[in-house]
Amino acid sequence: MQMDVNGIKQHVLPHYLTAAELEYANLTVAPLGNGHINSTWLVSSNQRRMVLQQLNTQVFTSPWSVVENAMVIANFLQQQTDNYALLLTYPVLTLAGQLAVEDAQHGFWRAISFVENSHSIEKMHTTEQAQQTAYAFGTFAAALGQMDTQQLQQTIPDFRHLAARLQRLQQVAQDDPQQRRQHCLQWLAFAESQRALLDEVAEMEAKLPLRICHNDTKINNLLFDADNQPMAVVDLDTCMPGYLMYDFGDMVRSCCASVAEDATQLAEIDVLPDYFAAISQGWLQALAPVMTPLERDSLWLGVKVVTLMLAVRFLTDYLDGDRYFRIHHAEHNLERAINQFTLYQRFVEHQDQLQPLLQADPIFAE
Ligand code: GN1
Ligand code: MG
Repeated sequence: MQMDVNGIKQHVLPHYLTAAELEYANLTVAPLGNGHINSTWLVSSNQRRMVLQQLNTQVFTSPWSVVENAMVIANFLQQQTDNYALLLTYPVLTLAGQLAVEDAQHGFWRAISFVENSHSIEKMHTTEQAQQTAYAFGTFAAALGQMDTQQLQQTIPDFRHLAARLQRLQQVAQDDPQQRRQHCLQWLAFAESQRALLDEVAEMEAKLPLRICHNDTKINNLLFDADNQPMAVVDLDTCMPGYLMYDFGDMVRSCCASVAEDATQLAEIDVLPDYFAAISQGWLQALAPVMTPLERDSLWLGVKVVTLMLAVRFLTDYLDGDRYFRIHHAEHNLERAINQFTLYQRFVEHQDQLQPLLQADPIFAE
């Protein structure tokens, strides 16, 4: 159930704030961010600010795994002071000491500490920022890459499983619950035509080390300070065991496209090679000592797979009646899917230019 500000003040905040804070005249609750899944709010009282989130339990069907993972990650990173210099976010407990509030009528709510004086961005402004972004996500991956993968629960099963994603697309297209299949025959055929990638993925994954990955390394999951320097990696909901190539791929997907993820002018969708070079450098600077040679070789595959996979996920959701990703207008998911299929095609076309940049040695500042 979607709740408004009054509902939040009445049903959720009493679990977090004392009566005195609740009565504070300037208590505000305002929407925050542009996530496609959860609903996020900034709560400000006279004593503190915190991020309040209603988890989408259609997507996160085991929401306690999400909040328990967040606690494990915060505790782990807190001890990595030598390896990890970014700020951390922490679960904010309820007055009763719980990681979240759950009830059948009002949904599943949790709170996270707010990083003061931070902002998020949807698009990079300079290649220097791209490099710093990749370095930041890279240090996060390097720090978490040391963690025992048994320590985290799977919050979404088969999250980065291309074969399962294609299978699901095929199933939904066959059932066609919204009778939308006719609108997307071209893209369904295109997705099928890329099945050859599955063997390559299976062969690579079988040889790669499993590590804890962020799994949503898009630009708006990094907070920046007033000087546009990275401050904190956020949105840890999909942190779970996986392969580094996908974190690299998702970062490239979201940072190296010339237009937004849902832009509809296909002719304008292109890859920005300077940004790709900067992202690769930042990632290698942070991770070259940690990655195995094969992990480094796998990075380009990660770019292709993550982009194709997101296109498949958007198309699946369109056919399924927009039940997963929040949409802002009809056909939004179809537009996103076509955008990502097109971006995937651009990456493939630019392979000879881009892939060799991943073999360049990282350049370290004096
Ligand atoms: C979703 O909600 P948000 O924007 O943080 C999605 C990611 C996609 C992303 C595409 C749990 O993330 O996997 O890459 O949209 N999160 C989940 O913008 O599915
Ligand atoms: Mg997010």
